[in-house]
Amino acid sequence: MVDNRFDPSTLTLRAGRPYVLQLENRGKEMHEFTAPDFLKAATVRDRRKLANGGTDIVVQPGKTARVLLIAPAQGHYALTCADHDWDGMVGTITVD
Ligand SMILES: [Cu+2]
Repeated sequence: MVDNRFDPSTLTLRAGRPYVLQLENRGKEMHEFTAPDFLKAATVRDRRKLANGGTDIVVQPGKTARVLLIAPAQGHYALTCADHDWDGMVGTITVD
C-alpha cells in the first residue's frame, strides 16, 4: 500500500489453499484492506486482526500486517481502501 493505491492491485489465489497475506503500508497515511466478502468467506486464523466487524485490515503508516488465511470459494471479490476508494485505491481479488 502506498498513497493512494494498492501495488499490486490484483491478487490471484487458489481456492482452499493456505496463504500469508502480508500488507505493507509504505505510505504516510493509514490504509485499509477492505474486502468484506472475501474476509467473511475466507477461513482466517486470527479474526482479532480484522477490524470493523471483520470487514477490513487496518495498516498504520510504516507498519506491516500479516494474516494467515485459507482462500475461499472461486470468484471475484472486491477490494478497496475504505478511506481512499474515492481516490481510486481499489483492487480485485480473484480466487481460481
Ligand atoms: Cu487508503
